[in-house]
Formats: sequence, structure tokens, C-alpha cells
Amino acid sequence: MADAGAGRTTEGAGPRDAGRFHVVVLGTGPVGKTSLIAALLGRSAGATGALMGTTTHGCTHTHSVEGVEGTLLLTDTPGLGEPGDAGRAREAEAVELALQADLLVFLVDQDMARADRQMLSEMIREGKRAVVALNKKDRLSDQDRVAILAKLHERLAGLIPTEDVVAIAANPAPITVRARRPDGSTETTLEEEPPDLDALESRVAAILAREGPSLRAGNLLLKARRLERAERARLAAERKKKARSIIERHQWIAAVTAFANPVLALGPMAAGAVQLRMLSEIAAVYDVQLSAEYIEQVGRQMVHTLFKLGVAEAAASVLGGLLKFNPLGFMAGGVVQAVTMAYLTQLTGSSFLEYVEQGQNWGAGGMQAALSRHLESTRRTEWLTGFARAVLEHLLKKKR
Ligand SMILES: Nc1nc2c(ncn2[C@@H]2O[C@H](COP(=O)(O)OP(=O)(O)OP(=O)(O)O)[C@@H](O)[C@H]2O)c(=O)[nH]1
Ligand SMILES: [Mg+2]
Repeated sequence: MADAGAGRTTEGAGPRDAGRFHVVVLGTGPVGKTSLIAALLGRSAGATGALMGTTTHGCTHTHSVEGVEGTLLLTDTPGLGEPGDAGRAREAEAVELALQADLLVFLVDQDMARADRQMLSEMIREGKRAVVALNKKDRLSDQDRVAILAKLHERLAGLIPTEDVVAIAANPAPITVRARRPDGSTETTLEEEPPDLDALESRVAAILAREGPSLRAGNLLLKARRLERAERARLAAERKKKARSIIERHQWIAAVTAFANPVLALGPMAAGAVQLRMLSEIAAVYDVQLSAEYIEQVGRQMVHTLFKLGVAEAAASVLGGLLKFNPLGFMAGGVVQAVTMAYLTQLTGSSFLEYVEQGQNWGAGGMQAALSRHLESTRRTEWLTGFARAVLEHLLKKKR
């Protein structure tokens, strides 16, 4: 049978691959993933080695199983949990490949580490069907093998049915055989041991025979759902970016307007027009239908609440420190008003953005709690100092 995996994996079991079933082997460190694939194929499947990181890229091989119609795609993956940036990138590739699987074979060579269990449960949450194979069973006494399997059953309770946890030896170590020569001396030879994959092969065959078509259909659904989720995330990020730039634009307008009319500026009444325009634009980005009256009412309430919560005091206190050491001190006249109104606009904008993002929901405690959260998380921080400085610089630029 032809080997599809001369290089990196590019193919997967998609809707066109009617007679194909995609198995991906996953595991942390040198647990024997490549060895397992070689043993299943009955020939080499790439380099193997005792140190981690031997396989650096995914590779897919085609394989057929006796008694099972169609073709198996077997994908080897780089090990999970290797250190460094390169290790993380390899893990990301392995996860990406695992998500393409109709069936995962999760390989371990001892009791399962917490990170393995977490990865496996994430895969199962993604809707993946998985079997767990304890490899290198030749290294274990019968008693140890039974004990480790029992431990695995316990750890995987609720995730993987007991019959889907099996023990195998993909590439058992050769055994030493002593033979007595006719002359009475002894000869020691190393004898290769054949792989022992019976338990795994019969599980995979049974799963394929029983669940193959529905697993494949399920996988198609999952793929569609994943794409949908990715599309939603992309749209959310794009909307947020637009909304953020709307907030920024209006915060500058608020600053410049207040700076020009400091007497009128400081008070809930003054915030009206800028707020109304900003909130309407944000609502439009999120395709949220809110009447102008509602937005005006919400805007007024937010401004009022923020003044009550101390937005002006917060802006003034951060400016006190800034202006003392700042050559911009000469502008102090309208600066307090400008920073206050810009800060206010930033807070109402961010809170309203969160509100529409969450499906027109202020979260626990309603609008007041949301505003208070935003104010509290910024008022005594470096962020507010940086913000005030940016407003001052903006005003100075406008002045020039
Ligand atoms: N004793 C014993 N050793 C095994 C068995 N299977 C694999 N090994 C050895 O374990 C080591 C790692 O095997 P690989 O197949 O390279 O492991 P891998 O999971 O592909 O490792 P990476 O590619 O580095 O992630 C090699 O030295 C294999 O010979 C087994 O059943 N028994
Ligand atoms: Mg390998």
C-alpha cells in the first residue's frame, strides 16, 4: 500500500474520503508513537529514538486492516510537552493534527501525567473519540502492568471506557537467550521480539466496525462547528477593533471640546452629544438595534453614575502628580476638564462595548457595578497616568 506521508501531512479524512478513516497517534515525549505506526504498517515509519523530539513534524501513512473495509490513515505527531518555543510549536502542530482525527490513539508508557489527562479531556470535550494505549508493556512485570492499567482506569473514569484502555508493546526490547553449545559452553544471543498490538488492533477494528460511519459523520459536524467558532472569533475581534477605534476617536473629541470650553465642560450635562454619537456607532458595529432615546438614556445614566463614583476626582488626582513635573503645566486651565471628559468617554465606551458584546447584558450587579469595575481597574494604575499623559500630548499637538 502506498505511503501518503513522505513529507508533512497535508491530507486528512474529509468529506471526499468516503472509504477512509483517520487515526492520529498522540502522546508526550518518546512514548513510542513512531514505533507504533511502524509496527502497524509492518515497516519503518521514520526515525525513532530514546530521546524526546525525534519526530518534528506530523506525517501521514495509509494502511489497511484485515476485515475492515476501506483505508486507514495513520498520522504520526511530534511529542507533546517538549520544552521551549520549538517544543510549543510542535505541540501546536500535534494538537492541530489531533483535531483532524476520526479516532485518537493516546499513547503513554507509564501512569498518566496530569497534563496528558488534561489534553485528553480537551480532545474529548472537542468531541473526539479516543483510546488510550499503555506502550512498552514488555518492560513491566505482570503485576506492575495490572497496577498501572488500574491506575489509568481510575484516572480516566468518566472520560474513556475501561475497555478502551489497552496495553501494547510497539517495539519490545530484544530478549537475551542463553543456549548451551554441544561442547558444553553457553552462548548468549539477543532475540528480537515481535510487536504485541493485539489489544489495540482489536479495539480499533471493533470501534471502526461499530462506529466508523457515525464517527466520520460526527467528525464532519465537529469540523463545521470548529470553523463556525473560528469565524465567530474573527468577527468578534474585528468588531472589537472597530469599537475601540470609535471610543478613541470620541475620547479625543471629548478632550478637545472640554479643553475649549472648560467652564461648560465639567458636569453630567456636558457629556451628551459626544456620548450619544459614540454609543450609537458602537451599537451599529454590533448590529444591535437600540432606539436613540434608549441610547441617550443609557448614556446619561452612565455619565451620571461615573461622576457619582468619582471619575472627576480620579482624573484630578492623577493630573495633580503629572502637572507638577510637567512643562505642560501652563495649560492647567482646561486640562482637568479635558482629561476628565476623555476618561469618562473611555469608561462609558468600554463599559457599553462590554454590554453589547455580552448580548446587551451588564453582568452581575447591573450597569453601576460594570462602571464601577471599569473605574476601579483603571483609577489607581499606571494606565491612567499614561492615559492622562496621552491626552495632554494630544492637546499640545492640536495647539501647535
Ligand atoms: N521496551 C520498549 N521500547 C519501546 C517500545 N516502543 C518504543 N520503544 C522505544 O522507545 C523509544 C521511543 O520511541 P519512538 O517511537 O521514537 O517514540 P516517539 O513517541 O515517536 O518519540 P518522539 O518522536 O520523540 O515524540 C525508542 O527507543 C523505541 O525503540 C516498546 O514497546 N518497548
Ligand atoms: Mg516519533
